[in-house]
Amino acid sequence: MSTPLAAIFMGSASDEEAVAPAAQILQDLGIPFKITITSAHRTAARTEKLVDELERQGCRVFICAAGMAAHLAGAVAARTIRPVIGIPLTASPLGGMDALLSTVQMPPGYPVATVALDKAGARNAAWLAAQILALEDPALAQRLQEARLMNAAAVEQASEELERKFA
Ligand code: RP5
Repeated sequence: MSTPLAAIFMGSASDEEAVAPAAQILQDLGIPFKITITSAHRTAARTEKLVDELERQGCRVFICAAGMAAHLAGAVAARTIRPVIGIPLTASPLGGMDALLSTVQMPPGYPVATVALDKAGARNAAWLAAQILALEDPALAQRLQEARLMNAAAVEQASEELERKFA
Protein backbone atom coordinates (compact mmCIF):
# COMPACT_ATOMS: atom_id res chain seq x y z
CA MET A 1 0.00 0.00 0.00
CA SER A 2 1.28 3.51 -0.78
CA THR A 3 2.20 5.94 1.95
CA PRO A 4 -0.92 7.85 3.03
CA LEU A 5 -0.86 11.53 2.10
CA ALA A 6 -4.20 12.14 3.84
CA ALA A 7 -5.98 10.65 6.82
CA ILE A 8 -9.67 10.37 7.56
CA PHE A 9 -10.57 9.89 11.22
CA MET A 10 -14.13 9.40 12.45
CA GLY A 11 -15.24 9.25 16.04
CA SER A 12 -17.46 6.19 15.79
CA ALA A 13 -18.51 3.41 13.44
CA SER A 14 -21.90 5.14 13.41
CA ASP A 15 -20.26 8.01 11.47
CA GLU A 16 -19.27 5.86 8.49
CA GLU A 17 -22.24 6.58 6.24
CA ALA A 18 -21.83 10.36 6.52
CA VAL A 19 -18.07 10.25 6.02
CA ALA A 20 -17.94 7.71 3.17
CA PRO A 21 -18.20 10.36 0.39
CA ALA A 22 -14.87 11.84 1.52
CA ALA A 23 -13.17 8.48 1.14
CA GLN A 24 -14.77 7.94 -2.27
CA ILE A 25 -13.52 11.30 -3.58
CA LEU A 26 -9.96 10.77 -2.34
CA GLN A 27 -10.01 7.32 -3.93
CA ASP A 28 -11.36 8.67 -7.24
CA LEU A 29 -8.63 11.32 -7.26
CA GLY A 30 -5.95 8.68 -6.71
CA ILE A 31 -4.86 10.11 -3.35
CA PRO A 32 -3.47 7.46 -0.98
CA PHE A 33 -5.13 7.78 2.43
CA LYS A 34 -5.70 6.01 5.72
CA ILE A 35 -9.23 5.79 7.07
CA THR A 36 -9.88 4.73 10.64
CA ILE A 37 -12.15 5.07 13.66
CA THR A 38 -10.70 6.86 16.64
CA SER A 39 -12.29 9.05 19.28
CA ALA A 40 -11.05 12.13 21.11
CA HIS A 41 -12.71 10.82 24.25
CA ARG A 42 -12.99 7.04 24.05
CA THR A 43 -9.52 6.40 22.54
CA ALA A 44 -7.60 9.59 23.29
CA ALA A 45 -4.19 7.88 23.44
CA ARG A 46 -4.83 5.99 20.17
CA THR A 47 -5.76 9.26 18.45
CA GLU A 48 -2.48 10.89 19.49
CA LYS A 49 -0.47 7.81 18.47
CA LEU A 50 -2.15 7.73 15.06
CA VAL A 51 -1.36 11.40 14.42
CA ASP A 52 2.29 10.88 15.37
CA GLU A 53 2.64 7.73 13.23
CA LEU A 54 0.91 9.25 10.21
CA GLU A 55 3.04 12.38 10.42
CA ARG A 56 6.16 10.23 10.48
CA GLN A 57 4.89 8.37 7.39
CA GLY A 58 4.42 11.67 5.52
CA CYS A 59 0.69 12.30 5.88
CA ARG A 60 0.10 15.96 4.89
CA VAL A 61 -3.51 16.63 5.87
CA PHE A 62 -5.97 15.28 8.42
CA ILE A 63 -9.75 15.07 7.96
CA CYS A 64 -11.67 14.49 11.20
CA ALA A 65 -15.39 13.82 11.50
CA ALA A 66 -17.36 13.59 14.71
CA GLY A 67 -20.77 14.30 16.17
CA MET A 68 -22.08 15.50 19.54
CA ALA A 69 -19.27 17.16 21.60
CA ALA A 70 -17.07 16.88 18.51
CA HIS A 71 -13.54 17.33 19.84
CA LEU A 72 -11.76 14.98 17.43
CA ALA A 73 -10.62 17.61 14.93
CA GLY A 74 -9.54 19.91 17.76
CA ALA A 75 -7.60 17.17 19.51
CA VAL A 76 -5.77 16.38 16.27
CA ALA A 77 -5.10 20.08 15.64
CA ALA A 78 -3.58 20.27 19.12
CA ARG A 79 -1.16 17.48 18.19
CA THR A 80 -0.01 18.55 14.71
CA ILE A 81 0.79 21.69 12.75
CA ARG A 82 -0.37 20.02 9.52
CA PRO A 83 -3.73 21.23 8.23
CA VAL A 84 -6.78 19.74 9.92
CA ILE A 85 -10.21 19.75 8.29
CA GLY A 86 -13.21 19.16 10.55
CA ILE A 87 -16.53 17.65 9.49
CA PRO A 88 -19.26 18.22 12.07
CA LEU A 89 -21.87 15.47 12.10
CA THR A 90 -25.55 15.37 12.99
CA ALA A 91 -25.62 12.77 15.75
CA SER A 92 -27.81 14.14 18.54
CA PRO A 93 -31.15 15.82 19.18
CA LEU A 94 -29.34 19.18 18.78
CA GLY A 95 -29.22 18.56 15.02
CA GLY A 96 -25.50 19.02 14.56
CA MET A 97 -25.25 22.51 16.05
CA ASP A 98 -23.37 20.96 18.97
CA ALA A 99 -20.79 19.37 16.65
CA LEU A 100 -20.55 22.46 14.44
CA LEU A 101 -19.72 24.77 17.33
CA SER A 102 -17.37 22.23 18.96
CA THR A 103 -15.47 21.87 15.69
CA VAL A 104 -15.34 25.47 14.50
CA GLN A 105 -14.71 27.40 17.71
CA MET A 106 -11.04 26.62 18.15
CA PRO A 107 -8.73 28.80 20.24
CA PRO A 108 -6.31 31.05 18.26
CA GLY A 109 -3.27 29.17 17.00
CA TYR A 110 -5.06 25.81 16.65
CA PRO A 111 -7.25 26.19 13.56
CA VAL A 112 -9.63 23.58 12.23
CA ALA A 113 -10.86 24.29 8.70
CA THR A 114 -14.49 23.46 9.33
CA VAL A 115 -16.73 22.38 6.46
CA ALA A 116 -20.49 21.87 6.31
CA LEU A 117 -22.37 19.22 8.23
CA ASP A 118 -22.57 15.56 7.19
CA LYS A 119 -22.21 14.32 3.59
CA ALA A 120 -21.91 17.76 1.97
CA GLY A 121 -19.13 18.57 4.41
CA ALA A 122 -17.46 15.21 3.83
CA ARG A 123 -17.35 15.93 0.11
CA ASN A 124 -15.82 19.37 0.58
CA ALA A 125 -13.37 18.06 3.16
CA ALA A 126 -12.00 15.73 0.51
CA TRP A 127 -11.88 18.46 -2.15
CA LEU A 128 -10.12 20.83 0.26
CA ALA A 129 -7.61 18.16 1.25
CA ALA A 130 -6.98 17.53 -2.45
CA GLN A 131 -6.44 21.25 -3.09
CA ILE A 132 -3.90 21.38 -0.25
CA LEU A 133 -2.05 18.36 -1.68
CA ALA A 134 -2.24 19.83 -5.19
CA LEU A 135 0.00 22.71 -4.08
CA GLU A 136 2.93 20.29 -4.39
CA ASP A 137 1.49 17.95 -7.03
CA PRO A 138 0.92 19.39 -10.53
CA ALA A 139 -0.71 16.17 -11.81
CA LEU A 140 -3.28 16.31 -9.01
CA ALA A 141 -3.85 20.02 -9.69
CA GLN A 142 -4.61 19.09 -13.29
CA ARG A 143 -7.14 16.45 -12.16
CA LEU A 144 -8.84 19.08 -9.97
CA GLN A 145 -9.07 21.50 -12.90
CA GLU A 146 -10.57 18.72 -15.03
CA ALA A 147 -13.14 17.93 -12.31
CA ARG A 148 -14.23 21.59 -12.35
CA LEU A 149 -14.61 21.53 -16.14
CA MET A 150 -16.79 18.44 -15.77
CA ASN A 151 -18.90 20.21 -13.12
CA ALA A 152 -19.43 23.14 -15.47
CA ALA A 153 -20.34 20.82 -18.34
CA ALA A 154 -22.88 19.01 -16.13
CA VAL A 155 -24.56 22.31 -15.19
CA GLU A 156 -24.72 23.37 -18.83
CA GLN A 157 -26.20 20.03 -19.87
CA ALA A 158 -28.83 20.13 -17.09
CA SER A 159 -29.67 23.69 -18.08
CA GLU A 160 -30.14 22.75 -21.74
CA GLU A 161 -32.40 19.84 -20.74
CA LEU A 162 -34.49 22.07 -18.50
CA GLU A 163 -34.83 24.76 -21.15
CA ARG A 164 -35.84 22.17 -23.77
CA LYS A 165 -38.47 20.72 -21.42
CA PHE A 166 -40.28 24.07 -21.15
CA ALA A 167 -39.60 25.37 -24.67
C1 RP5 B 1 -19.25 11.02 18.59
O1 RP5 B 1 -20.43 10.63 19.18
C2 RP5 B 1 -19.14 10.17 17.35
O2 RP5 B 1 -18.36 10.85 16.37
C3 RP5 B 1 -20.56 9.98 16.91
O3 RP5 B 1 -20.95 10.93 15.92
C4 RP5 B 1 -21.35 10.24 18.18
C5 RP5 B 1 -22.12 9.05 18.64
O4 RP5 B 1 -21.27 7.94 18.74
P1 RP5 B 1 -21.84 6.48 19.03
O5 RP5 B 1 -22.49 6.52 20.38
O6 RP5 B 1 -22.83 6.16 17.92
O7 RP5 B 1 -20.64 5.58 18.99
O8 RP5 B 1 -18.17 10.80 19.42
